[in-house]
Amino acid sequence: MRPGSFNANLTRRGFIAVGTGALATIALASCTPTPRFITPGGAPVGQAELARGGTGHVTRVGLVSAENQIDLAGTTANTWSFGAIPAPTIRLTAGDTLRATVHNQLPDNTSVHWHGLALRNDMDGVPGATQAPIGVGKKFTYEFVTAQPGTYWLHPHVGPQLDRGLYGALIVEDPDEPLHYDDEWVVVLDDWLDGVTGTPDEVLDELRGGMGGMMGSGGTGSHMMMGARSDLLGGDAGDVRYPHFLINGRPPADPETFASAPSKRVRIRIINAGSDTAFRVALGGHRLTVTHSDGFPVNSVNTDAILIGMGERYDVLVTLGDGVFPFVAMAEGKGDRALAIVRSGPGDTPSASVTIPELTRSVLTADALVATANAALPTRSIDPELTATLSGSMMAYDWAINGRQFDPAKPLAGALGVIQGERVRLRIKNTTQMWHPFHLHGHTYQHSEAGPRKDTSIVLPGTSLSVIFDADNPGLWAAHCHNIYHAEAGMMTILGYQTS
Ligand SMILES: [Cu+2]
Repeated sequence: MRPGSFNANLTRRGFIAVGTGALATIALASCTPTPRFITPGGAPVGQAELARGGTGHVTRVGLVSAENQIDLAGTTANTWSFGAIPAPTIRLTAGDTLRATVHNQLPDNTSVHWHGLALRNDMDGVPGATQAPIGVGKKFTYEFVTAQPGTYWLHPHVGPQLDRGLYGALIVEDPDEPLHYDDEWVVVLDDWLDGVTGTPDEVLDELRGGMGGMMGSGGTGSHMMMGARSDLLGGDAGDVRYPHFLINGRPPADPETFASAPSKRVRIRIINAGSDTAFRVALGGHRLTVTHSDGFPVNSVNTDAILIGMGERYDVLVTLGDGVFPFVAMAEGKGDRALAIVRSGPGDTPSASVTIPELTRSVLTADALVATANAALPTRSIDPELTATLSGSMMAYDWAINGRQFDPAKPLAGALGVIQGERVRLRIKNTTQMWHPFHLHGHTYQHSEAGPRKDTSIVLPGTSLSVIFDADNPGLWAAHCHNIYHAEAGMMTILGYQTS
């Protein structure tokens, strides 16, 4: 299906959603005007893509989503994936066009979202907002210019499919890369239960049932995690119990080994592809120099460890010592970990339960970072100030934004509106007793007036985060919690560009 054919329907459905008949629509419109939004197939979307220019070079990729298996240190589990877990890293140079054909061989609808990229709206992969879902047995070709270098990733935007094996890294190289390094490694973190203790759909059902689902005859309560605590996350660290934590698809009993040599300078791109787990990462015997947050450069900061929420990415540089070192990703508040091994010289392989002191020294979060002068948004006055109030509770599982649980049948109800060209301030107000990794599609905002550029941010319980961005990418953009279970329960809304 081509962009446009679905979008006209979406617009009509969006307006029909305010009332069941023409009279009801008119009556409502007279007191609360419904904003008209630029649609994903609208001319401004195509114009924004033309303005990106591009090299004209096309990188072609085929992704087949299908029922597969994962090998967890010798035990296999059934899952859904693109084949390998993670999917083979997609790599191209900024300005190039990605043409990715997705063939859906799953027993369910799917899509692919290109997390963090400011791409053309109709390629963003959000069924109900930017495209029709890719039906069972069907294909869809995503094609867009990748304007901005950085560390990104891909995953479906349908149900809790993200909590299966359907994810991979997307690296957009800088043709004028200013950093110098000898090796580059991609580290994808994940929390895993699919095919082991159940499926993500079963987890969502149990969580939605709340205490009733846990105690009642319908559910065993086996997936719900109580008492995952983290001071760094302001209390409750997560809702879901996972039997495994993975780095690049492998559990600590069968870790990936990165081989290099002493004194080599390595760039590590770290991506949290988890669904309900923040990770605290460190490399034993080393300090990390943080160079990028969510793909965008920051003034370098040295740290021992980093706390990474779901959807966030950090790039770090390390200069390797001589020996064998554990790269540990602690599942924050959950008492378990993922592990990889860095081998630059002779030595014994560390045990799966090795402890490293770096994890409890300085732990960096985004508030320690500032965008580089090149990456920072130029100073200008703010036009509209918008608020996204996060609400809900673990017990009721009624996660919402601005008092509304997202309804895919009425995607534009409660949408936030901006006008193309505006400088927008968005206050993300967390009124809940739990942290949320808030993610805005299609834009890389800046934390307040002098913070890092990011597209996914940890918002602690009872706090507000103020971000600013330029409304320069028209379309309908999902804005949601990147805890996939919170998002599916309703903690999602749409940012739209008003036409008048
Ligand atoms: Cu959340």
